Amino acid sequence: MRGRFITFEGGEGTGKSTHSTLLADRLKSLGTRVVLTREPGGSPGAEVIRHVLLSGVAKPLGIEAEAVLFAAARGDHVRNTIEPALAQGVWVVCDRFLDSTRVYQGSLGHLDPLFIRALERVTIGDLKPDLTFVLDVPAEIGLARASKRRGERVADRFEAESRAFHEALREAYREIVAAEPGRCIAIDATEPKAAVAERIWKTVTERFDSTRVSSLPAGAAS
Ligand code: T5A
Repeated sequence: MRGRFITFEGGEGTGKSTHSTLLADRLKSLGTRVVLTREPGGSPGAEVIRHVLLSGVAKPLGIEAEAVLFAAARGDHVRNTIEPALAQGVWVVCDRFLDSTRVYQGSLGHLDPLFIRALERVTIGDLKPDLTFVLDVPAEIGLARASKRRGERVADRFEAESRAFHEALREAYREIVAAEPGRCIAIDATEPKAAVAERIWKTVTERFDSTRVSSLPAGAAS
């Protein structure tokens, strides 16, 4: 049986890394085989492109070139990490995926939706997440959390964008949830971490066969 594909989306500092890790750990503790991964990155080739994108050196090339680089990274990630895992029945939990391109390069970067769809066709084909959590917090809370976690390190290419940019991000994610309510679930991530994690877990067990999620032998975990 093919694995399940779950993605986490949202603006900066909304808790995607935290909650993708918590969900993967919880699934593993119940014996489900899981790959925890992220974008941009998640495969050796895509991690190289991640470095280029987040350093900001590609920004002067323009938004289309950045979108092509994100797509190149995604194509490599899908071919080398995501598809092989799903085909072997392994669940994939991914911190950011296609909605990030739709929001950052599409809605915020004003790229033509047809261009974005064309990139999707070549990078992911028919692959779609089974479930996408969109973590929602006001931009000022997300940016404050990201800044606290970053400490002395400089903000990356996207964290350094204006406050208005981050507010618009939040709105664009809300539009995605409204457009695809079957796949996307908005989560109020201003709640304490434990409460957010419980809400996510409840959704996963309701959405998928909860007996399958909880009954695999622990020795089957990867
Ligand atoms: N991008 C990416 C594009 O433009 N297009 C694309 O197609 C793709 C794939 C990636 C950047 O690339 C852009 C978007 C991004 O700007 P990144 O370094 O991967 O950059 O950064 P982000 O994905 O934004 O991730 P962050 O690390 O900034 O934020 P997270 O993962 O959402 O937040 P997390 O889990 O690290 O939490 C931040 C802090 O908040 C605390 C955590 O402990 C942590 O300290 N926290 C909470 N505190 C209180 N209450 C809660 N409920 C909390 N949840 C977490």
